[in-house]
Amino acid sequence: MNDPVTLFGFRHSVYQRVARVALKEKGVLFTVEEIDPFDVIEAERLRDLHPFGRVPVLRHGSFVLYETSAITRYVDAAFIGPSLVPDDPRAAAQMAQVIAILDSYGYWPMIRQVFSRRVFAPHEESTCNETEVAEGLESSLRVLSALEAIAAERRVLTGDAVSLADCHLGGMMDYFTRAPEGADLTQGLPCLDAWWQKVRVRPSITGLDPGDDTAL
Ligand SMILES: N[C@@H](CCC(=O)N[C@@H](CS)C(=O)NCC(=O)O)C(=O)O
Repeated sequence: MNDPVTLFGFRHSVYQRVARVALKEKGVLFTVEEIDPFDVIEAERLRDLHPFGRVPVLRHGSFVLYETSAITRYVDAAFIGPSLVPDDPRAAAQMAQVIAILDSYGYWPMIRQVFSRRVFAPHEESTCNETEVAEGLESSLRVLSALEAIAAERRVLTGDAVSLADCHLGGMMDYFTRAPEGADLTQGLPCLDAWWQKVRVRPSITGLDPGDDTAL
């Protein structure tokens, strides 16, 4: 399947970053088309691709797909490259569990309350809402403690064989640990910290920012 691959995404979007990590780990060549879901005019254009007006959206030839966890599963299944889904049923189930935990309970506190308020808001010259950061850190601790328990079982998030759980958590952790409190919280969780020290230096993560002078 040599059809061109396009990822529609917004440069600040953590979910766009997650999809890019998976595409890079799989070794897929792709282009990025910038679309800002928070801009009224661009959001209108986005609705043609995504009925809920979010990013990212993947286009592979004539096939259009939205929802990051579906995109990364498709990327793994549709292209040649290292498998990003473990063969072992328990490891595969825990991979899906990690992704679901992040989507259901992790994104909002880790990214919207901690990263966006502590790191992004000052960059945009708006004030940081300390109450929200504190609330976000409390909820993030619950999420990351759950992931620490999963990582301690050594089926996924080991930092050795990369799965879609690493792509999802890696993309989010890259933002979360830019907040000093996020970095401190992660360091207090030994399995996750050991995992992050290995994953943060992978080219799929270190290559997320270069060339993007507005990235934080
Ligand atoms: N469930 C979606 C969530 C995607 C999402 O929330 N993307 C954010 C950027 S990180 C967005 O497009 N936000 C626009 C908005 O909230 O209007 C997925 O997994 O792709």
